[in-house]
Amino acid sequence: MALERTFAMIKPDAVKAGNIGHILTMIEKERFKIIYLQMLKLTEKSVRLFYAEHVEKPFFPSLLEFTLSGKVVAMVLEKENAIEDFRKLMGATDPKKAAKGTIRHTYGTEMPANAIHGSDSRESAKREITIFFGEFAAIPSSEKRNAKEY
Ligand code: RTP
Ligand code: MG
Repeated sequence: MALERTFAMIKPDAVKAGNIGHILTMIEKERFKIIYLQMLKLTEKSVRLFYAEHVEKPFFPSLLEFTLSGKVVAMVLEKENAIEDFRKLMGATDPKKAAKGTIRHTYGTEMPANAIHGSDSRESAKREITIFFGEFAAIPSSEKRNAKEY
């Protein structure tokens, strides 16, 4: 199977709790390669763009407040089947329903504070990677002649 890239983001709850290192360890143990990584504070405009599909939902105001409540760690991850495998590693959206051993079960607390984001499809991965790291970053190493990013 070909290499695939996904977008992941450690959310402000996990950053504040000092769990960046623990979460990166879980990610690397599952053989995801960290291609790009940046710690930053989002703006309201960028949250509205990133979570465009949720802007009209009733939970959006609390999601917006939470996402702006501190720094996040944005990443591009690469692996075979990265998108689906990362959703499995994250666990269910609600940490209380997430399976044992998943990132959300281990480091999430209460909605919307679920520690981590991961793209839910190829289309989302491309869109989200492009927002944070530009279009070039969305192309997997296996499709690049001169793969010097990693
Ligand atoms: P994410 O996009 O952050 O990876 O999470 P997801 O795909 O598992 O869930 P999604 O439906 O896309 O929701 C985005 C984030 O909004 C918050 N949320 N709160 N009913 C609620 O109170 C509610 N539903 C969603 C969560 O932080 C969720 O991760
Ligand atoms: Mg989502």
